[in-house]
Amino acid sequence: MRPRLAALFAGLLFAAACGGGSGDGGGLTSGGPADSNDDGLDDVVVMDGSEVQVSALDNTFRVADIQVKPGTKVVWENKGRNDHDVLPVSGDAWGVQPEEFAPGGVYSTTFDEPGVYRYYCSIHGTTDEGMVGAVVVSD
Ligand SMILES: [Cu+2]
Repeated sequence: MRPRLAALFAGLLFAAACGGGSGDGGGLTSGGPADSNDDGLDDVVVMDGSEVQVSALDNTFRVADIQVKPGTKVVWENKGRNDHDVLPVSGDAWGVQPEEFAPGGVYSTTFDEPGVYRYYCSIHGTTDEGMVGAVVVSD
């Protein structure tokens, strides 16, 4: 009994820590400990070049989580058969509405400032699950 309770308690602590970590959504890099994944992102793919591509499929972004250098132009192309959109989780400084992002549609924006830019498709996801992605801008 005792070991099970201890494990349960540890699990609760872990869950609480995770929930707190993903809640800030502030965009810019937080000053937290330098653990590589304190932003909660998995499988971030480093992409080289001044212009990189992300595909909007039905119903995922591929590659969902990317890392680029400041000044990189990110180009989203709707390669699915449905309308999608690209909406930032924080603010509205960039993004595209479904009317301009039907199948075959292309949207691009350039990220100059380092930070973590989370986004989602409001048709097939919410701000933190479903059709979501992130652009990590880092030197
Ligand atoms: Cu979508």
